[in-house]
Amino acid sequence: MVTVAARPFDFKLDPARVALIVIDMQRDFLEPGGFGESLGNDVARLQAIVPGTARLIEGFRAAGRPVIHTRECHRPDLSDCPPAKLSRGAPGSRIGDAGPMGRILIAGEPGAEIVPELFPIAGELVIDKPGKGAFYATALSAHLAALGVTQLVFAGVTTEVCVQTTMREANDRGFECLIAEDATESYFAKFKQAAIDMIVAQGAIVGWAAPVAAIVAGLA
Ligand code: TIU
Repeated sequence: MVTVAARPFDFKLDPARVALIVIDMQRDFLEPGGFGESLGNDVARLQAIVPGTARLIEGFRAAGRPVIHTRECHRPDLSDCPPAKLSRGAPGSRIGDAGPMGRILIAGEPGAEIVPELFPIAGELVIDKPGKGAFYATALSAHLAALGVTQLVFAGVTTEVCVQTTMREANDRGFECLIAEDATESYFAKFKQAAIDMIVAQGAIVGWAAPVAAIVAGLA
């Protein structure tokens, strides 16, 4: 076990049983013209965490530990998108509508791809998910069991939506969860702050938070 300085107290990292989950670092959320912007958000804030996320991914690759990427996207026929989700956003720029990067949030379209700087390498798992959480309607749980993973480090966007939803469920499923606070971002600064504060409150009720540098140092 390696000690990583974290909030609300040290995280005991097990370098043999940890995996990284990089949530939804897709063009649709980070670039103009995608789903994130169609919901009324300024996407510029999310670009800022790309270098830190790249350092974190590199640290896991160098340590030979699993890097799992997720993508929020839907089938071209939208059969996996509930009407309640489909109706969000401005008419004409909803899920499945044509945008500058192809159909918004649809699997196989350029906008649904992971940004080039963080692109998965051969052998890394990429989980397509129709919900905000990465366990719902995916094989993530089975993959993690097969890998023998008991600890998860979280990065990606957005902190209070897909990252937090996934981290909360991972915590319920028995994983020790650590969020990389400079490799996650929200369209709203106060939501990121509040989400991380909620995670670490009450003695790490959902999990721990630490900077990328501390996590990478622990893996080395
Ligand atoms: N809108 C928003 O903050 N997030 C999402 O819709 N998806 C993810 O967080 N990936």
